[in-house]
Amino acid sequence: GNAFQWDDPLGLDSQLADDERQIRDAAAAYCQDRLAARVLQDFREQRTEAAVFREMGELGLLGATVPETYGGAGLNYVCYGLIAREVERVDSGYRSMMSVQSSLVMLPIHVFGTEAQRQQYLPRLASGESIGCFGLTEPDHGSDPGGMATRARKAPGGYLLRGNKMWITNAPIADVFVVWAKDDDGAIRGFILEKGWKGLSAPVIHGKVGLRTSITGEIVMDDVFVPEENAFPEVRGLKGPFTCLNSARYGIAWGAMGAAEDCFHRARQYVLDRRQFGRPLAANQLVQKKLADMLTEIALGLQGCLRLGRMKDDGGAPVEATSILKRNNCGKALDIARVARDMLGGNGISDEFGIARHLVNLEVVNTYEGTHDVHALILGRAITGIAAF
Ligand code: TGC
Ligand code: FAD
Repeated sequence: GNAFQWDDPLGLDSQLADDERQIRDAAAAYCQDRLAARVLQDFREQRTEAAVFREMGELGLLGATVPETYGGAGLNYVCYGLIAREVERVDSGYRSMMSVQSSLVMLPIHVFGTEAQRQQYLPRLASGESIGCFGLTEPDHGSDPGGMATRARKAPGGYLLRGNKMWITNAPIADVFVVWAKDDDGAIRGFILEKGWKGLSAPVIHGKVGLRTSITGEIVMDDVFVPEENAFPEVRGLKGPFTCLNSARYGIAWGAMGAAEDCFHRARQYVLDRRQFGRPLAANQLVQKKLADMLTEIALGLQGCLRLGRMKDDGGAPVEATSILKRNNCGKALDIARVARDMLGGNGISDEFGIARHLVNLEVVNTYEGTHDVHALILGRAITGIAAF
């Protein structure tokens, strides 16, 4: 119909197929029933429960795009994005747990792994019985991962891995570690490590002010022996880790809009209910302009995500398209969270109203998977042909 809907102004819903809507609704029901009920305590206490992975696994939310032969859900990229949006509508930390498992651990094992690696690792990752992490960033190499210092030296029957990874989602509770290291020829290669192997540890990073529902750690490798059959056989160079990032960044672009929508919806209800100077806050022009800006950025951001998802499902999208949406949607979601926080006045500072939590989470989301400015530089290089980094 032609009626305007403030919560779906460009008719995103009508552009989805029936099965896509069903997946979204199932994800939304789980997130609102189970995740929303625990988020406040998890955030306050910095608690990450293994049960969340198993619940998501049961619903098919882990490795959504991985084929069913390996325990995945065999869904398209639009469905993966819709799931990320629903999870992050509750909290970016839960979405982080899900996207690392799906895009950064299951995807490389599926795309770059041997048949034996797929069969050994994917089904348990899909069910959430195993938890995975992805180690690219190092203490001295974040935006420039090509400078990594972690080494994989050839040894009889495999490799000895030595080095440190920093800021690694899920690491302290991970069973499976996908780690990137330079071999004796200086080529970047990927390896699958398991918890408990000699020389491997993953201490927790304490004191995060954002993303507190998602545990973060280091990965310390002190000559960890990795057998040949746990190396990805073919892939060399940054193409390996960046292929995983293309998928994760796409999910984050959707997810950030979910967090922004939650801020927008909460702020809208608050200004309708709250009265000052004898009338609802919503009756003020300054307040209505803020709501109009939020609605506009969310509607455009979601349309962009759907377009990118359709491109991926139709056989591929240039990596720069992902940079446009990761950058824009994280930056816009952060702006929206800040304005929404302001609109709640003093209550906006309380974690019980949800928005301050989204705000500190989105500070992280704007930084990881390529910072806002690094994605500008990726686009700048594509526009001018000149690399500015
Ligand atoms: P550059 O010269 O651009 O490329 C080197 C090689 O990689 C290939 N490549 C890609 N392949 C596939 N997809 C992409 N997006 C690719 N981008 C580049 C490229 O074709 C080339 O291949 P070859 O065969 O010629 O060697 O490399 P550079 O070193 O100049 O890169 C610079 C830059 C800025 C683009 C890059 O380093 C970058 O993106 N930095 C940001 C680092 C980052 O995103 N780290 C993320 C860590 S993981 C994480 O944050 C997880 S948080 C998850 C959560 O909790 O939800
Ligand atoms: P730096 O690269 O030191 O950047 C600092 C600042 O300098 C930024 O503002 C950046 O935009 C700017 N900058 C850098 N280079 C340039 C340039 N050439 N020109 C202009 N400005 C520049 N990594 C993983 O591998 N796996 C994970 O699971 C993971 N999870 C994370 C979870 C959390 C909670 C956090 C906070 C981070 C996580 N990361 C993970 C790491 C994340 O990807 C990095 O923090 C990010 O890539 C930025 O790197 P950096 O922190 O070293 O910052």
